[in-house]
Amino acid sequence: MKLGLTSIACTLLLLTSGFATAQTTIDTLTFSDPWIRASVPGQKNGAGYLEISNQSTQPATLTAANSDRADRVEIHTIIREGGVAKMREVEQIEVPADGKVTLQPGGYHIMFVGLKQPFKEGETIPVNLNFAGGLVTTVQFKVMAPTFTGGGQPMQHHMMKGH
Ligand SMILES: [Cu+2]
Repeated sequence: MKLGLTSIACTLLLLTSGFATAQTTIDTLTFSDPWIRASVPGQKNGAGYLEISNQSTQPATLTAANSDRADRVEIHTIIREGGVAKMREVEQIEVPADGKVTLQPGGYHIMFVGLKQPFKEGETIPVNLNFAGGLVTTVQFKVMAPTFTGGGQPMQHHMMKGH
């Protein structure tokens, strides 16, 4: 009897995870306020930010980004070592099931390394975002003034010269 109940419970669990909104698709992901800070003269790299919401019951994993405006695009975070903020490339960013992740100044960001031309305020930059499971989408990033901080977050990232 006990065994039987366990097996029914397992079957229900399998059914639940195999149907309905369980699967992460591009439609279960929402991309809010994508923006890139305009380049200042001589700037070789740039950073993009956005909020990614995940409406599915499975986590979603951002694994890569790309754009034809830069030699390469990386996913970065900022860590603090001995009071100094440093950027680090990360393999991926996980967006929790039924949750969200915000890429913002001082934290996670999309790093455009080796700009082919400066980002100009008012431009719209298409960026391809790749998620685990072969999901790909193109998000239009708006280029904002160099002074924009995207909601009052501190600007640690951009106080670091040479990057
Ligand atoms: Cu960076």
